[in-house]
Amino acid sequence: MRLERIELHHISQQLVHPFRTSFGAQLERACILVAVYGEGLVGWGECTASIDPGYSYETIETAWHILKDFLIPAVVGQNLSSPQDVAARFGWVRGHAMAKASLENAVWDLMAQAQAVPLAALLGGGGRDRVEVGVSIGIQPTLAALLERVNQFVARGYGRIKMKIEPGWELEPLSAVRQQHPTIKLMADANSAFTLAQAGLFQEMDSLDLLMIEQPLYYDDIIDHAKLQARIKTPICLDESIHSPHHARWAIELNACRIINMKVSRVGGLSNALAIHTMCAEAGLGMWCGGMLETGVGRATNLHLATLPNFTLPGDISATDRYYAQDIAEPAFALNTADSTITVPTGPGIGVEVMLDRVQKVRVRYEAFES
Ligand code: OSB
Ligand code: MG
Repeated sequence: MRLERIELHHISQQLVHPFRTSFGAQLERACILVAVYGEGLVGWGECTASIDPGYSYETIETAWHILKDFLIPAVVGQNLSSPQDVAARFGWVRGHAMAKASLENAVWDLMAQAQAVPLAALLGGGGRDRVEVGVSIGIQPTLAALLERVNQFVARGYGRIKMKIEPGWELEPLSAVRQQHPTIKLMADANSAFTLAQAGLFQEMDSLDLLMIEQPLYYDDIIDHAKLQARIKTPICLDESIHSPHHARWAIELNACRIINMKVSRVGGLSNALAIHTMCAEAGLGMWCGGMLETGVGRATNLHLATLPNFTLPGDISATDRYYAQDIAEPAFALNTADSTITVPTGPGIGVEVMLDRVQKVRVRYEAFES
């Protein structure tokens, strides 16, 4: 298929609630939406880089630059045989996983639409029509505020709670939530805020029956995570440390984690996500689909991916109203409260419609490319 036109839409939407992690607070969520045109269809992908380099080195600016100057020129006007063909053309570019993923994932959507199948089918998934999900709760100003927030989400039907932690906000808030909800699926995400010298804290967490502890140590580290995993019973889940199938292999070989948080954007696109999915299945690692406060575009991509069989744990894919009052895609995603799941769209491609009038209202920058 010939890629006739590519558009970049940098948008910024207000979050319904501020989201604070160990690396900073967000009130607004920006992203780049990538639209690819071919055979009279439009495919969409989302670049989840943030305004600042707090989660990863990529930012909206670096992604725009890499997309405009290197990735788009490699595919616009070209005849592409498959989405993997896109990944191959990006292979020489070092890093910049989120920039690559946005364009590759848009082509996956386009090609699934061209075959009139849901994205899940093109990925080799589709084994489930709904995906088990949870909610990720930011660091709160007080314990009382935290408990209220957790209770709100439990009342709304979320069956798995992830709490952000940082030094000084760990054992006490985790124990308080565990006390109030003795059997709920509970986990912690440190976003790299601790060091191996604090291993004792994580040993104490072993008594809290946590599903896992996500990325406790340095963002680019695998070695110290292996040392920590050897000292604690609770499974370690790696997020920030896994940028490609290479990192996944190293983590598996070193026993640095028992679970991987799969963010398709962090690993450079759906082709790499599929490769890591196979590696985890073969090595017996658990997996789940992470989130980056996506719009409906990225959330739809995530839902299709999470239908693959080795997504064994609930994902960070919450209902639209947990993030945005009105999102740019329709229909909004709702939680199935009976089983804490979200239903996977059934239409062709990612199966959501991007509302261009809404995109224009929240758009900061726009550029179109043709050859
Ligand atoms: O570490 O998983 C993370 C959001 C932004 C950056 C990093 C993370 C997160 C989340 C939110 O935890 C997950 C979601 O989209 O609901
Ligand atoms: Mg995380």
